[in-house]
Amino acid sequence: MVEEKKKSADPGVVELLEMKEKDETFPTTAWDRYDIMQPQCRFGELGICCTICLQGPCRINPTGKEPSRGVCGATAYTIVSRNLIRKIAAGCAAHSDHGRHIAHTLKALLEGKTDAYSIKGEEKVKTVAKRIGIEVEGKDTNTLAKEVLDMALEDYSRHDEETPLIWTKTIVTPERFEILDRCDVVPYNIDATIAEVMHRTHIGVDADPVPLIFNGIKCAIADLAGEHISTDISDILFGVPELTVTESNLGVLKENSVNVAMHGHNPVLSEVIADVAEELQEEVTAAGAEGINLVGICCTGNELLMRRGIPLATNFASQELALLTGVLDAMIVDYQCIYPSLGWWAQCFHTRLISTSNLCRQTGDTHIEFNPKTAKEDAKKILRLAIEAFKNRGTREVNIPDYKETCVVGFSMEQVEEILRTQSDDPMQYMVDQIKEGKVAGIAAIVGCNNIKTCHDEAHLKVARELIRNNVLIIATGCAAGAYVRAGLANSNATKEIAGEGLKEFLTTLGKGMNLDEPLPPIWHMGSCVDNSRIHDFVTAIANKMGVDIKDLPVVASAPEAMSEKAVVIGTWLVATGWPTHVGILPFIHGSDLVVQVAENTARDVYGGYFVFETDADKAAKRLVNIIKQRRWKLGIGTDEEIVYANGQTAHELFEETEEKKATVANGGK
Ligand code: NFS
Repeated sequence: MVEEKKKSADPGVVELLEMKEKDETFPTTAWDRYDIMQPQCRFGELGICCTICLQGPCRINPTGKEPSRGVCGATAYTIVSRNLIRKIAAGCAAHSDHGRHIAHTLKALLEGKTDAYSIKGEEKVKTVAKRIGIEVEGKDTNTLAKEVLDMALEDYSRHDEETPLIWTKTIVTPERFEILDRCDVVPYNIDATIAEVMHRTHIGVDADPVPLIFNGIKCAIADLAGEHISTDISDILFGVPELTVTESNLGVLKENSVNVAMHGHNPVLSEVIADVAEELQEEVTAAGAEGINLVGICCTGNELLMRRGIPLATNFASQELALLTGVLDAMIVDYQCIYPSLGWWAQCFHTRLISTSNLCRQTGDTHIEFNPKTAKEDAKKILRLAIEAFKNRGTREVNIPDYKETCVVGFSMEQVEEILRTQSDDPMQYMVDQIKEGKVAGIAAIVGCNNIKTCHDEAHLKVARELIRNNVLIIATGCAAGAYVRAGLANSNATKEIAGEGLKEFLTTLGKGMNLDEPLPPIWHMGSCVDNSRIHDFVTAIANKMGVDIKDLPVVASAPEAMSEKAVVIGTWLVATGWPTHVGILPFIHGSDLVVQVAENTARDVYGGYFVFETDADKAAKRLVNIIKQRRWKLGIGTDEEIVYANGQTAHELFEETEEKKATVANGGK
């Protein structure tokens, strides 16, 4: 018997799920399929099932009894490490291939092969060029953009193993580069690093968990570079996000409009769709609709939300439910995080599922291969299918949940600097001062997905609320950010209602600085998951201003509902760049004590960052608050009174204990 548990913290999602329960003709949702799947494979959960060679599947007995080795002789730590770093490589491949596709779009533009794009971020071209060491004086935008592009593409193709990735060397603190270099985890070529992981984990190559994990970390650093390239070139092509007020949640769908959801990750198509939608107004009117209503889902949605204020309809876990409203006329998908069930769902409704990348075909789709060279025509073709579908809606019941929330988004690094500049000519020094004074106790990056194993969005909300109450500023991306904009946490009311006094004052002052009547929200939406690069840049700028490294700052990261391999790789580079990183879903590593130890403890000694695995969101939030307090104290900006822990320990005592523990480790456990 499967225990009935709360499925979502989003009332609109709950409403649709209840409606679905009453009609057996509807297809199953991810929640149903998860229940049907129970119990899930324990060996898989622990990461001790190996299918790397065809002599398997081999599974190790976690109790220590036989079988303790696979057919080839691999033990639990080898199997767990290999499985883990293959996930890291897959995450890196997804992000960095996305970056490459954006780069190829810029290349097509610079070579005059497309008229669908222009360089909207002229300033960004200069900023990136300067950062990576290109001389900017006397060069026009296109020349500079070409030089930036060539250097980005070189990070995917360099043969000189001695030269580090430019998008590593130029984006981390000097101290961090030194740490990464010392550990031999600085990549020279993004693609080669992914290949190295796949080679190393082949049957009969590396069996030692330590170099295996270090290779995973190197791949995670390559991932950070790939993400950063994606953000940089997206900003160059589509403009740097600025503060925008809009709405989000399923209530943004409109009964009398042609509703088009854009779902996936890469903005190259969705930007053009947004550009051309108005040109089809006559056809839309002729079809009897009021207009085309564009909405977003997942990270394509986050990109559109940040740059254009296009509302985010929903996030990962609830993507199928957008069809259940009965008014979604087209779901356009590019790639990543697309449920394979969508094709089947689309067949049960009038909705056209339109796939646009040959990387990501769906059964039951209509495929229109998107090409930057024919972007405008492709975009119109796709929208015309949506208009046709609108005409075929028939008499199906309309169920648009009446929920939507105002959100303030667009917190790019550039926008954040501009906001802070309203208070001081030295914006990052102002930020540092606010942290030192304790108005902002610290910063928490809350990132990542939804995971059907836990109540949809609930952990995101619990962790954020507790941190905000404790004066921690939240910077968010991905489906975490998607949860906040839909739940009304990314607006000024959230600041007024739940922010601690110091944080409220900080956000109110900044709101006034921007000539707003209201405070800024306590959660700064920084974009899609590749835009974790913005999170990295913001905190790196604070570290550089203070002359320290991220490992010394009162910052924490959290992926309360981590799901994808991309989340695994992001968590890994966060740890490797010095962030204490909470993960609310147990990754498949607990079949090896050694690997868990490395993730939770050894990483702290080597990188200063470490994983905190905690499935209880309330406990996790408290722990994150305590970590921030402890780091403040270590940095010399906290007070002993401020830092009394739930167990009555002061930070001082805790720190002493940690030092003691370190000494014990140094003495070989004696
Ligand atoms: Ni990130 Fe964005 Fe969401 Fe998770 Fe998927 S959409 S790239 S992987 S599920 S946050």
